[in-house]
Amino acid sequence: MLYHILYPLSQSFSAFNLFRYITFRSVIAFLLAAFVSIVWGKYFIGFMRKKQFGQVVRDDGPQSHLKKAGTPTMGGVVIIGSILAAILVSGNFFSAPILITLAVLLSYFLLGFLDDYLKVLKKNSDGVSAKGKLLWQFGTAVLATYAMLYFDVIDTKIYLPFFKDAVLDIGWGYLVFGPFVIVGSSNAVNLTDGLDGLAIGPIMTSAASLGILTYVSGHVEMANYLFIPYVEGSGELTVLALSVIGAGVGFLWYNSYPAQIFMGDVGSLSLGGLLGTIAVISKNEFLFVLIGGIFVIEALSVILQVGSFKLRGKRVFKMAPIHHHFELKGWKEPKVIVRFWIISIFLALLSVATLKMR
Ligand code: 57M
Repeated sequence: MLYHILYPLSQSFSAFNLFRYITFRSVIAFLLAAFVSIVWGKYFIGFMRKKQFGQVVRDDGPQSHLKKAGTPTMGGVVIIGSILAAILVSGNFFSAPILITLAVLLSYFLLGFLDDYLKVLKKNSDGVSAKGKLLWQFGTAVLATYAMLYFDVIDTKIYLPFFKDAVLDIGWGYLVFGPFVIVGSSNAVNLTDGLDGLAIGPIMTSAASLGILTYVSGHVEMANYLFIPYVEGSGELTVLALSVIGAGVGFLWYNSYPAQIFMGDVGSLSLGGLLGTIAVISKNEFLFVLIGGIFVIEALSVILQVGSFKLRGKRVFKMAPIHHHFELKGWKEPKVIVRFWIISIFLALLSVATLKMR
């Protein structure tokens, strides 16, 4: 908003010319989101404790989790609220990439809020049915992908990382592929959110990596120099990515071990959907497998575990997702979390390094 109000005034106040720069607005978005989430988080935790809106912990999980029962959840309300506050100030609302990504964020926010509301506030442990969730997620993702194609935000080509000439145009098949990336990301982040800070860490490293990738793909000279697709307007997503990091830093202030709050489905589903949408718009669908490698590993561990159990009647891991496997192997929770963070930092750095490997 500020961008639309102050930048035009730069004729008379040259300082406002700064609002033209994505880098400047990204820094503002980061700082604002961090400030809002740290300040608001304190009061939100107090409110949730007073209302006794706490996490119900299943008893079939690691015994160490039972003491977490009652921890306030739905911290995703603060994360997404902080992102929206920052984008309201620094965002460009005439940008189709921004509007489409925010639409997915808000739709998945509503889905997660409803799920958490039913589970936490109504004490109905099932929440929204798995089928209902998938229908809502795919419906949103297909509409968003259609909008990207209709408004010429992206094309239906798929670009493979590492190879500058490996391009495959899948035509309307993209209406299946794109939504698969978005829904897969949302559910993978949701599965990962099972230890204090375990999800928000890789969410921030993924946002940092995507922030760099959207910045360069939104600059025609840089995109051509790096042999990556030029996506007009994707640079605006850099501002959104930095607001995610800022809101994540503020949330981690309280979600770090021992957590005073969990993000809830309202946070994991929406932030996963946001990351997947940014990956699609910036044409980094395959590179996103590397960027969000922790989320991929967590989701694959569940697929392997359930598949093996159904086919062979035997488990592959002591418990899935894989973070529980390490807990049951005797790793203390903070050790699992920080080691997963270290891996996600390496993956983010490697994904950016692939820009030069074409
Ligand atoms: C999302 N939710 C956490 C919290 C968070 C198919 C199967 C793999 C599904 C999976 C599942 O239920 N996933 C749901 C994971 C839950 O966290 C809440 O959910 C929100 C995220 N969606 O924000 O509100 C618990 O995670 C812990 N937690 C923390 N710190 C945090 O910052 O400690 C979360 C955030 C919280 C808290 O204890 O209660 C979760 O784990 O449910 N199921 C599982 O993940 C279960 N695995 C399992 O059943 N494995 C089976 C088969 C099905 C693969 C097997 O291995 O044989 C595990 N989770 C639970 N119990 N709760 C293990 C059993």
